[in-house]
Amino acid sequence: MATPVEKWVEEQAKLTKPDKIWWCDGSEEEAHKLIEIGIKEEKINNVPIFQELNQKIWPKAYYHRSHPTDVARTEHLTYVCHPDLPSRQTGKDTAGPNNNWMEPNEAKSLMTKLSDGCMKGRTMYVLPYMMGNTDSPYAKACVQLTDNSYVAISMRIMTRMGKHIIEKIGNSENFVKGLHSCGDFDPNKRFIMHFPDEHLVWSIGSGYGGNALLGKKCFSLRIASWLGLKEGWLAEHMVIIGIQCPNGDMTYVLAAFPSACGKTNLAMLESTLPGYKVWTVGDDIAWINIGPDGRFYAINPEIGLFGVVPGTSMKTNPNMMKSLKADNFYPTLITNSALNTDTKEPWWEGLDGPVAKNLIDWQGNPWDSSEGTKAAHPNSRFTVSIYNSPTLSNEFDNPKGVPISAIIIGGRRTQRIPLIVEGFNWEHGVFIGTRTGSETTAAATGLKAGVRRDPMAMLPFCGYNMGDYFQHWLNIGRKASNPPKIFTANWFRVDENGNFLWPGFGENIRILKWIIDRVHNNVSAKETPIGLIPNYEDLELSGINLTKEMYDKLFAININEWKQEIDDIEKFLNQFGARMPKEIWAEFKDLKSKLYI
Ligand code: SAT
Ligand code: MN
Repeated sequence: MATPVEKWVEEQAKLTKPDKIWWCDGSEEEAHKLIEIGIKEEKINNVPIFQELNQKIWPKAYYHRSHPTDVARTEHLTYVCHPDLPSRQTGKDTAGPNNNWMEPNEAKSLMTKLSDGCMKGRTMYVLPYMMGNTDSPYAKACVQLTDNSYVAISMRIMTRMGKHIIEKIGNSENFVKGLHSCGDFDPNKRFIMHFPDEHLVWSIGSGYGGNALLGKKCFSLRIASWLGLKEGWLAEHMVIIGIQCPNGDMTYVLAAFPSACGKTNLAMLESTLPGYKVWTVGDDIAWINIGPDGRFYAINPEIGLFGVVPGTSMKTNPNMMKSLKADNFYPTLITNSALNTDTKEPWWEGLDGPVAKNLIDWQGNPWDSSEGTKAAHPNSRFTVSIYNSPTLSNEFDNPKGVPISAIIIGGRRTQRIPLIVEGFNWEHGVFIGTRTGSETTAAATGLKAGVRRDPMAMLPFCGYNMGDYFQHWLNIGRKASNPPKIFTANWFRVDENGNFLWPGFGENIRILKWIIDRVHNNVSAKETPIGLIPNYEDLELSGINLTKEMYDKLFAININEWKQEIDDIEKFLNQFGARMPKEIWAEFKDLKSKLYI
């Protein structure tokens, strides 16, 4: 008798018609074979899927070049297909204004048409994997199908993949399904479709991380956030770090920032304060449950890091540079960087040292720095095992997760928003999260430049109506007897000449220290209309040049600017109509009156 997994695979094979089906066992030997195939057989746009990098300097590292149109997430082609159920009003309302929606049957017939025969001439890789430690009560078993060795290898780096997951699923119907094909990389035939009630993601036309590694944003955020709503937990776009103090105490903190705003750098931060050390639990996704002691506990469902390449250096993230060059987990991937054709080394803007000679750019064309173009794509990425990281927390594999004392919700704002602000209480903290905005980055294609509201950094990832999501946040905090404090951070504020006011990177430990001091009630804070800010004398600033004048600029609240901010927030929150919790509007009104607007 075929198992439910076997039956499902067989059905998908009937539709997609691969030449071969390859059940992956997750072994290193198999990874070697897949890399070989990517070097010798499979191609994208006539470029081999993998090229070996200089193994003396970049051991176990391989270079990948994507299809030129396939370099970032495509939010406009991403749909969350909730059904029209009498109990839930319309599917479109359930998805909310924050998602594209298509009626599930319509979405499936479109995807069936596009997927018919899409794997002809290719191998279908069957990838059994787990999001979360197999021993964790919070972990979920999944199976992804794909027709691309880059995607298969990436999934092996990012998730706990192996044949033992098939054994674990056994005869159960309870596994998350992901059907992925690169199709012909045609952006007009590219869709990332989510069917939350069926635990199904169906994606065609893209090999890019967030579109193709279906355990990542698709399942672990869009679908998992929906499961969290039903089951009483949170799936969030957050870093998880442990911060060790000089006395050895460890405080765990979550931090939500939109893509390409420095989450990975924060997760692997090299402290500039003696005695303080940051330990990495996760750099992108946190699943948060309330523990028996009424605290939040977070696990990272992934085991890999998929971070932005440009700007990564020994100065900005030495621990990432060490992870990338570690001769440890097999393999590491570097996608869409530039390449030194002489030395077979990758190169990117912001890398240490002089600009390399004999570079070809991310599309394979000879590159000359005088042309003013970027050699590496601004959203070029590395895929590397978290076990390569010298900062990996001892608690990384703890099935229960780590207890959380604070949540930071931030964005990239060159103006207006102070360096760090603490919420007055849980409700106010949630409001801070709902009003957070960020300047757009290269991590998603087709977005207008400028600020967009990105509550909890979840706008592209919340798998249901954000009005309901805000209510869920309020409820979860109330259910926990000891919820974390909520802060909002902005490392990116500039002065009138456009220079960053705050040094950022490793110096962010100074702000983390203040957060810990607040959590442990060691310091007081100054009340402002928008929340609590540090007193100048409570910030540890020895060794950096941050004058009182710069501090004043970093924390300035300009009423005229805030009038515009308030208008923009109101417009954004209004979209959610009756689903907007009244507590959030109460906080909004309170803020307005405190600002005399
Ligand atoms: O969505 S990805 O995981 O591919 C990267 C990001 O934008 O956060
Ligand atoms: Mn992300």
